[in-house]
Amino acid sequence: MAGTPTSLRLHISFFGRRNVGKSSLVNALTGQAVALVSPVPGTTTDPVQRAMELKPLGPVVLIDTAGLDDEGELGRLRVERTRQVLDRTDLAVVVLECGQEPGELEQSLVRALKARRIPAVGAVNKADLDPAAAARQAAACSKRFGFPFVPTSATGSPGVELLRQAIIDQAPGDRQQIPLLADLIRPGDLVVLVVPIDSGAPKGRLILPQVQAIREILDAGGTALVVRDRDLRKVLEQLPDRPALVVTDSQVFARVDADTPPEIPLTSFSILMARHKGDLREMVEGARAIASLRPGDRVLIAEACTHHRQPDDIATVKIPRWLRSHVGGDLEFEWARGREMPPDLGRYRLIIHCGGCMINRRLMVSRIRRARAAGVPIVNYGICIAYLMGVLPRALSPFRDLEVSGL
Ligand SMILES: Nc1nc2c(ncn2[C@@H]2O[C@H](COP(=O)(O)OP(=O)(O)OP(=O)(O)O)[C@@H](O)[C@H]2O)c(=O)[nH]1
Ligand SMILES: [Mg+2]
Repeated sequence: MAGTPTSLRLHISFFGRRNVGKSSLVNALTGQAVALVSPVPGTTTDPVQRAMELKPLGPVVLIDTAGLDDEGELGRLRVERTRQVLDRTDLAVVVLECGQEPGELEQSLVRALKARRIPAVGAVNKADLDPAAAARQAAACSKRFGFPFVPTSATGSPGVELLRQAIIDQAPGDRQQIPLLADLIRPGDLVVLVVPIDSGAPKGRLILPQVQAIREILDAGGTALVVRDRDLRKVLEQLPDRPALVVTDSQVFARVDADTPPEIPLTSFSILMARHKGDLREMVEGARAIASLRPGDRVLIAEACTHHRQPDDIATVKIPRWLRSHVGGDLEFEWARGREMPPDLGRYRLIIHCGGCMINRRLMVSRIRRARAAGVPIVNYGICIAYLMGVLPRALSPFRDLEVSGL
């Protein structure tokens, strides 16, 4: 896997009116003239992501957006796209132009950032045109909005060093990252990872949650043993010591449950992902809603990535089949794929989301918040499958502070 996956990078987004120099600042920070820059307002039409290493923060992705003051039919669509970027933003850069008074657009942007608790920094750009005025304006904006504004110039002096430093200072720290499983194990522990190698497994590689798990086990000073589901029973019998934990792919949960002695803690990659990316408690509550599903109910299946469909695809074939048989009748399924979610979530009785390995935690949490606001329970694939196979209580037992009665 070349480089850090986008989903694990800090997402830093640039917002502001057209022509203030958002794309120019992104270029200046990355040291590459990749984003299109021009004096014509409305040059950037779609959000553009660029991965880079921002030392000492580490791997980040910079997101350049279309101006918030775009007009007309198309302009409104672009502004909507820009607003959607908020859902995945870990840190926002609010860009003004030297001499431009912040107006209602900037105020409503800052209100949206505060409501979502997204940390922010501001740039008073084109400071080369009047350095003294830009410095005064930056000081006034810092006071008014309550986060630091710095004078910048994408094309001359004073440069972008102050902005780089402000981003580093305001970036949410690692403390916000919830581990996949590092906190569940101790140095010296043996963890068995069950990875089915079937037609659904990608060619020549492992998927991201598996790779992340192996890395976290090694970081924690443990040992990772990776086995196929069909070899698990024999491997467990031959092990001299009992493993501290078994983690399985959800799709073979029933078999792995049967083959893993009850005294060995067992969970799934999906359940670890529910905690790592979102909110395990909320999703366990969502699982209870499966019990009250009735034939005819409308269910949204949301998949964040747009990978190739398998013949026995989990989202379009397997989960619908298992759910139909569980409720004893047909359900009305709808699917959402990629970055877009339907605007009206209140139409659904249940949302079943993928593990979210290809999106960042911020976006997953935004989606959970939207589901909660609409009063719709949400689960992920793995929690849904574990519930349907009757193994959810066991799969949640490694998480000691969770209330799991009645599942
Ligand atoms: N003097 C000066 N000009 C700048 C600066 N930054 C950007 N510009 C110019 O301002 C114009 C707009 O820059 P862009 O980077 O395309 O602005 P943008 O905010 O991305 O604009 P849209 O994509 O249209 O929303 C270009 O002509 C840039 O060369 C700066 O710091 N100083
Ligand atoms: Mg632009």
